[in-house]
Amino acid sequence: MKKVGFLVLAIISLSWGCKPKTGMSVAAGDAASKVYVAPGTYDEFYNIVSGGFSGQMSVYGIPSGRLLRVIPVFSVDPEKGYGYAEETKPMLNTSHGIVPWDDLHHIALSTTNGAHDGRWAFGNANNTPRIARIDLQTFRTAEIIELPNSSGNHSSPFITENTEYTIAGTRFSSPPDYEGTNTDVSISSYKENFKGYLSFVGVDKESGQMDLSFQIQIPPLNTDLARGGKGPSHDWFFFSCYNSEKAFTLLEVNASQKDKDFILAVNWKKAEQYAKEGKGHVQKVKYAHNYYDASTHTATSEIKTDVIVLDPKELKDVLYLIPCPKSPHGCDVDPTGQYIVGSGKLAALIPVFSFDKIQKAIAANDFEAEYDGIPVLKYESCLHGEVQKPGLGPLHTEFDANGNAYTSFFVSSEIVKWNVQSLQVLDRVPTYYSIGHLCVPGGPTTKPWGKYVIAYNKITKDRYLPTGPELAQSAQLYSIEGDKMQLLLDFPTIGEPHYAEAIPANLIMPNSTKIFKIEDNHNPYVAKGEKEAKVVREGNKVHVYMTSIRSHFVPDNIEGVKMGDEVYFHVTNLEQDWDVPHGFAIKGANNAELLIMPGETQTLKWVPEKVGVFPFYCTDFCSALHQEMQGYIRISPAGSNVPLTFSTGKTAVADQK
Ligand code: K7E
Ligand code: CUA
Repeated sequence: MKKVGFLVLAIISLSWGCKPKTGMSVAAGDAASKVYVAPGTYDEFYNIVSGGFSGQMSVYGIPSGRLLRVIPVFSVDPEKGYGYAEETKPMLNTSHGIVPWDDLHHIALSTTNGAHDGRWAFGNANNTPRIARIDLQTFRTAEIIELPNSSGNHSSPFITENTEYTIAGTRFSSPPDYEGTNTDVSISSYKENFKGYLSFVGVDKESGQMDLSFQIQIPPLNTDLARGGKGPSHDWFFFSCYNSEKAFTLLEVNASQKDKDFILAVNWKKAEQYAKEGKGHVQKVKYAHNYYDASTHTATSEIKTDVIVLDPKELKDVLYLIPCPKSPHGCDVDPTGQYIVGSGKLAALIPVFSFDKIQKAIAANDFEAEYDGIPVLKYESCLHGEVQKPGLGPLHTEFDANGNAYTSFFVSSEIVKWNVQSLQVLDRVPTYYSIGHLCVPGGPTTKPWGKYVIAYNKITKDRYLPTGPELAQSAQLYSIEGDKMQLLLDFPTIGEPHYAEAIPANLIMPNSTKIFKIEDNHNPYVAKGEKEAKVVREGNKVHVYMTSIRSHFVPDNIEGVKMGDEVYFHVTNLEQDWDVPHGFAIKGANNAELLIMPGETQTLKWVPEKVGVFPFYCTDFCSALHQEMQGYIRISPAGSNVPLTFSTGKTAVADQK
């Protein structure tokens, strides 16, 4: 058995250097005109792309591949002051304290009736389990919720059809961390002491606010990916699971022993009902819930302590397992909600399961076994059919509106198009190289927009100018309008792209926030006009209520601050015009800049480390007199009697010392 495992590994390892043979190294014919977005015109789609180990999301225009924005989510971003300003620091709080980084793999764009509604994007933190919600009006992180009892938040955050829930499963099982569990256990007691969890995070219909509604404890499988049902399967959720072997060491061999692992089918409607009926157990846990209040422009972090956990051993009709060949990775539901595609990383075929057949098998108690008390349905009873010889190393599948599926193949570096009904392979096209996820606009929804498929590749090797040991991560854009897929464009990406979604520009663009209204700014340290600017001492804390407008700060001269003081620069941008941010930076600050949008207040904390006069300035070129947008703060020795004064435009200084 072990030998087989190593052989598989050898094949996979070799493939890192292998290139598709039918190389199309230069995009053919009319490709350039198909991606050309003339200066002054807009792209057709927003492509919201996970940043992998950058912890962020990035936004590209499609078809041009132009980078429009990087949205800071789980990692600090000194460019925007995210995680550095006092207002945004709480966003990164967790039960482990501030965590300034994470690994973001999956995007889920909110849907109504299964179709994109352009409201929010969700993203997962894989390492310290969290889900973030990004507001697509501001392209900012609005909320982050931590998940207790969880490790390896990978099959996350996938949504139900109406965004009732965003759902997360654990790729790593571990001893749960609720109060009263013994977490100091031997790793070899994996089978007894390690658990997986599925988290159901409710999303408020109006505000989008998230709430950890309940969890389901599951056996120590690795739940890898997931998709919500839609239409007929609306009440269900599907997770791919590997490591049914329950291995805890050398998983590359030990978790590749069995011919089949599982797809876990979850009746979330039933689970929701049981949770509401009080059939769960309330466990004491600790998790952070961080919320950015748009009116105070300030985040708060609350540590929550309760979670409802359902035990499938007590609630028999919530979970069912469907055998699925060889370490499934992607688990994707087609636009009709009728077919579930499992992509076994080591399998030589793609099984497609039928939702109707799954339901019939459940109704008929057509089980072949139990796995830790969970019924295992028969493979054949659930199967719609298998795609034969599709390629090597299938990972993920997206869909178009015409009944076709597009599956990425990591090992054979290609996208394969096949028909969901007939299971016939229709077309294949090489990717450069080793594609992971792929994205058809609207591909995971009931209403695919189609037109393109975008490949997110793991290896680029010879595609870009070399930049030392680390090469650009990359995406490739293909047309899927004709019968044959056509490569149109390569474009580099930020971090390592995993999943991405693309949405028509017209679902987002008309709602995009241009400014924050100054009258609606309820930051406790706002100065709504220059007359409100002031400097206030509270013990050793000095609060500077500062305004910025083209092209000066009020105040721009501050004296009477002493060693031992902590200075808080609360800078309000008084502009009410689109695209006029001001920045703020001060010499020697052990901090980032602030980048303050029109109508917003942001705060930089600065602890002076020596006596002197320190300049500060605006970092964003805001007007012809941007270079004049500067000021000074004087720091005197501790115990000095220089009075606290502040001013702007006061040139007679004879009365000051
Ligand atoms: Cu396939 Cu983390 Cu979704 Cu990447 S995962 S490829
Ligand atoms: Cu304000 Cu430059």
